Amino acid sequence: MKDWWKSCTFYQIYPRSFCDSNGDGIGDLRGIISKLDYLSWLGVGAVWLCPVYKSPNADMGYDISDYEDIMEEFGNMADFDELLSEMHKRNIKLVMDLVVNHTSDEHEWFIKSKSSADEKENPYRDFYIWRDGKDKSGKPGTEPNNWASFFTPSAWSFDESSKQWYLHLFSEKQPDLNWENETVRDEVYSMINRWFDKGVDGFRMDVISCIAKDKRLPDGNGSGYTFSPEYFAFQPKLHDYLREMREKCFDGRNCMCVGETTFVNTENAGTLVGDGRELDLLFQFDLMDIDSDGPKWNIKKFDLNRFKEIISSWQKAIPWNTLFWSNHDQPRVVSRFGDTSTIERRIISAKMLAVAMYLIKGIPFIYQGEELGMGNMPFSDPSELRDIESINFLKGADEKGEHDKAWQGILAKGRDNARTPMQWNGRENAGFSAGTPWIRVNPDHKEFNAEDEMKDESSVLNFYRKLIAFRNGNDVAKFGDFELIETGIPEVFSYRRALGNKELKVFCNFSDKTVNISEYAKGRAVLSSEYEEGCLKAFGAAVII
Ligand code: TEU
Ligand code: CA
Repeated sequence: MKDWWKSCTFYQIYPRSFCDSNGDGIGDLRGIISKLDYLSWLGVGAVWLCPVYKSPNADMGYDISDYEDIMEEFGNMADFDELLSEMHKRNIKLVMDLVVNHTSDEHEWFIKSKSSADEKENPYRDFYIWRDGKDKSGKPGTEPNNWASFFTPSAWSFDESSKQWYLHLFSEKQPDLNWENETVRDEVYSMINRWFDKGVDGFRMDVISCIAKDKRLPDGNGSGYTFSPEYFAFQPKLHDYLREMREKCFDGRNCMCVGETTFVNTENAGTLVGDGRELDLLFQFDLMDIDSDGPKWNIKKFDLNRFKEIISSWQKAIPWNTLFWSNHDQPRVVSRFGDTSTIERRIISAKMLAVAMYLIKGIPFIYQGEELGMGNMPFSDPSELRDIESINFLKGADEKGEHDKAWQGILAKGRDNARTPMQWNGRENAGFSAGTPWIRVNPDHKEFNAEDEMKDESSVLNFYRKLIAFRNGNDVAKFGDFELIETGIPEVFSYRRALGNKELKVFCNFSDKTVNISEYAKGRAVLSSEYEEGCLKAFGAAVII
């Protein structure tokens, strides 16, 4: 079916933490195969699978050393072929993660690129972004420019043999590809096409908004290492590359792509998804920044008015939004925006958040474990961290004597919160693995796990399943227009969806107070939680038709 992606619910799998089939403590492809019936039961129509390609795992698979082979820990290509076929048997589409802003430094391209600085002799030198420093010393401060990276103080690392620096917007083990180089682009496009020829249904494109850089590589505005996305995000050539990729890979196929468009805003989003020549969908991060006071580690309180503004502005900005509360880079939504003061509050606020988000006009992307009400991990010690972003952040904070503040930021917003093992049951290791998991299992698996929740009609899981089923079966929910409803009750987020002469209204109480919405909620509640006689109790939600 054309544009199948417009009407299905996506489920994001972080394979390392989803299900371990061979007891080595690491999730794998056969583990995912064993859980496909669960995904069918949940009502999922497509899976975004985080990277499964060969990788040294400096950034948990977002540092790829071979785009066309499977990471040993996850299995082999035969396992992948079986996963794809078993998903398609269940009418579940498979969207792979495409990480082509950078490779691993262990990719053969980079090994060859680094082997010789002689561009005439070495065609791979120009696959990456190599530059002379201010001198040949390689000392900090002599980098080609002052850019900071997402994960390291400087975005440059020095190569002793050639006395040149290479650019990496992320870690030093993730050198940026040089998209100016047509051979690089052609290599990427032919790789994409080989995956399409295997039958995959699309790609989520990692930091795709950053693949074009200002070729002058000018200094950022600031002293010391300065984060400078104005010179590496949304550069003019980005659109040329995306249109070229569309023509050479996507046109003529019944497939889709969703861009992780870091630094996108409501002004520039239309240039990417406006006319079908570049991306089909994009992820925007205004919501993910709603509780950040500058750096993400500085936390500020969730502001429901700001939430309403963001939702409204994005509904106006582009025709098809992605709808998500979290992913593998974000903390668990119920801990972040819900109320986890008691188990009961956690359950009802998880349900309310789901209703708030997944009946807006757009395509839902549910992150593994969110449907169980999984929460942030009570890490007890930095040695339990696995994520390079948090580990490097803490190291930098320690050097500045700011350990405690940084540790609190990591507990609240660290990416490992979303990467603890999927909780299949309340028994040892939450049924994720027969071995010792690569990262500690959240102790709350005793209360929040798939096995127990499947048997409990009032569980978060069964509520998600009902919500997905409602959405899957309701054209107003899938295709209707969106309009915010101003009830004048500050704690309530509500909106109307309309398609032809049909409509539905959604009311969500983001507070612990009971609110009366009877003046607005005229009609039958087809899905609700904590809703009685026109009143939403604490964290109540109601879908009225
Ligand atoms: O994330 C890109 C990105 O912008 C991240 O820096 C993210 O915003 C940040 O981690 C939030 O705290 C993508 C992948 O989703 C991420 O897992 C990778 O680490 C990163 O690219 C590099 O590939
Ligand atoms: Ca395993």
